[in-house]
Amino acid sequence: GGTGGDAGAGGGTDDTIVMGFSQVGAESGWRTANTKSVQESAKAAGIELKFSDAQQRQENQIKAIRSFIQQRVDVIAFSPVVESGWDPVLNEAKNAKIPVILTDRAVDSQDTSLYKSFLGSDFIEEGKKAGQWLVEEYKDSSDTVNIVELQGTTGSAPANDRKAGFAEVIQADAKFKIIASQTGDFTRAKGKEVMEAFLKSNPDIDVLYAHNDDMGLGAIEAIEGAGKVPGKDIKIITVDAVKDGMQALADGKINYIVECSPLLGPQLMDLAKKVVAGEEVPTRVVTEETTFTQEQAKEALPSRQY
Ligand code: GYE
Repeated sequence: GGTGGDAGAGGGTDDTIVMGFSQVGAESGWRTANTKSVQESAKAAGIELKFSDAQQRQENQIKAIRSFIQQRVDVIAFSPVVESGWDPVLNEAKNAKIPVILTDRAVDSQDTSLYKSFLGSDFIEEGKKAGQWLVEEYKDSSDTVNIVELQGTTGSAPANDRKAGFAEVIQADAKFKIIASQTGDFTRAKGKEVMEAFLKSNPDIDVLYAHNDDMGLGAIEAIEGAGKVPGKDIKIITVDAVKDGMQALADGKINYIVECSPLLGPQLMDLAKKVVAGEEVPTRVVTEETTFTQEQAKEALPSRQY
């Protein structure tokens, strides 16, 4: 283990790998499922996990990583809340010869020697899939389609990329107009609050694109509160496909969900073992995922794990 003992690589008195893991927070159903996956897989892999919750604050993550370095863990894994500003602390880990694995979210560091691997989804692709559904849905109409967008946490990789991928696809047709776009911080409460404001200032919203299920679910409450029918008066596209989102999709309140898998634990532990053993690992591991229509959600729901 990495507690500073004298048994060679990694320190400690046995061969147990110690992983320091800095989680973003507990902002969404996705995050809860991700945390569970990481904790359960660490146990199954015999890896000792030092788990730290950053409550959506970069400064807390930097503190946690510094503390992992001080404790001389064998490997550090973290899901960076935002993309920028990581070079100093990642350099500290590198100088201490502690390998780092990025999980779920990316950093924008130019120096890719600062981490061994990045395991997670292709968020640009997810945004594109959301846009492609919309293009298909409105292919027979030439009327303007007024879209409002609930963005994820400002500066986070999934917010940046889901926005960009979606915009790239819909900009091919001028009838698609994003009339409002604001962050809902990936939470239900904020999703509801911001959607209420959107509804007040825009009488004619056709589509909501929410960067995750939770914000979409909050927005559904706002839409119903305004006397409109979610899924009909306002069509809704979200990302994640957690249980509550899939239920709303099966119930007709959401129209389409782009899947983003939170079950990264097993692959993360596998990467960690290899990295600690000094083996080569791929610098990018992309999660495989699909999309769901209302009919597909009804079929998939009973066997959904999260
Ligand atoms: O989509 C959202 C969560 O980083 C992919 O973070 C993750 C996102 C996920 O809060 O629900």
